[in-house]
Amino acid sequence: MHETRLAAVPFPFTSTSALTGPSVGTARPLLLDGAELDRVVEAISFQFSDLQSSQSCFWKAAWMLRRYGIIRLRGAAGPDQIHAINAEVSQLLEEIESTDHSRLESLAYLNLPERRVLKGYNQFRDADRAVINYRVKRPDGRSGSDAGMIDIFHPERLSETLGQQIHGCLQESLIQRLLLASSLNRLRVKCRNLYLNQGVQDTRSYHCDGRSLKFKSFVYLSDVQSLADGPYCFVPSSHRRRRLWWRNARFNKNHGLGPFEFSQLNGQSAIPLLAKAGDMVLSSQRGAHCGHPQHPDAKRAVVVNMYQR
Ligand SMILES: O=C(O)CCC(=O)C(=O)O
Ligand SMILES: [Fe+2]
Repeated sequence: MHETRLAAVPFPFTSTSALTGPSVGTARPLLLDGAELDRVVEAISFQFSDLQSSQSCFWKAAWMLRRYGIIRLRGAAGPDQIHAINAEVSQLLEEIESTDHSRLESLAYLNLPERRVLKGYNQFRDADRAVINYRVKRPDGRSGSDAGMIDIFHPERLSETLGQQIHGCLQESLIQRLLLASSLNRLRVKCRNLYLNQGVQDTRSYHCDGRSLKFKSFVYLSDVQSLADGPYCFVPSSHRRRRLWWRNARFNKNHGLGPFEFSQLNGQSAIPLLAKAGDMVLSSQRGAHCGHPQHPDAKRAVVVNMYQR
C-alpha cells in the first residue's frame, strides 16, 4: 500500500528541478516532479472527511506523519469557508497597503519596513495583540529574508469574523488528536499565523524550526499549482534522520551558518506540496523544509498553526 509506493521511489531521484541559490557551499536537494512527485504525494494524502469518519484512515494518517514527517489533508476547509476568509483577507490587505493605518494601529502592532515596533520571533509570538509584520531585506544583505512577505501573527484577533473563520478552518481538536496518535505527545496550539506572499523570491532555504517537537498545519487559501506559486517544500523523513542533521550542523558550524539550516542536502530529494485552496499540509518542523521562491507575479495565502508541547 502507501508505504511500498513511497519506498519504491528510486534513489537518486531523477528530477532535475533543484532549487538554485546564491549561498556559497550549500547543497540543495532535488525536487521531485511529474509522475514521481504525484506518486509520492498521493501516498501521503488523505481526505479530511475520511479522517473524521474512519478510524483506520485516522491511524494510517498518524502513522504516515510519524514515518515521513509530512501529510496532505484534502478539503480541510470547504469552498464557502475559503471564499469568506479570502474576502476578509483581501480587505485586510487593502488596508495594509493603503496609507491610512489608523484603524489597524488601534488593534494590532504594525511592523512596517520603515517603522519596526517589535523585534524577533519571540516578541511576535508573545504579543498581546495581532502583529502585522512586513518582512524586509536583512541589514547585512544575507539571503533568505523573505522580503516582501506579510507575516501576520495572531490573525484571529483582528476581528471576530476573521477569528471565527480561522478557527473554523484550522480544525484544531482533530489535528491535536492526530498529533497525539502520531507523536505520542499532547501538543498545544502555540501560535497562529497568516502568511501573505506576493512575488516573494528571496525565501529562506532549507532549514528546520529547531530540534524540539514541533508541528505546523498549513491551510492553503489559494491554489498552489506549480513551483512558481511558491509551495511549501519538505524532505520526507528528514525529521528522524539524526545523522543527516549532525552532518549539516557540523558543516554549518565550520562555515558560520546557523545551527538549524539544512545546508547539506545533496543526494536528498524534496517534495513541493502542491495543493488546492482548502487543503491542509501537516508537517514536522524538525524536518528540512522551505517555502519555494515565487514568480514575481504569483500570490500565495496560507493560514498556519503551530503545535508544541
Ligand atoms: O513559507 C513557507 O512555506 C515556509 C515557511 C517556514 O519555514 C515555516 O513556516 O516554518
Ligand atoms: Fe520554517
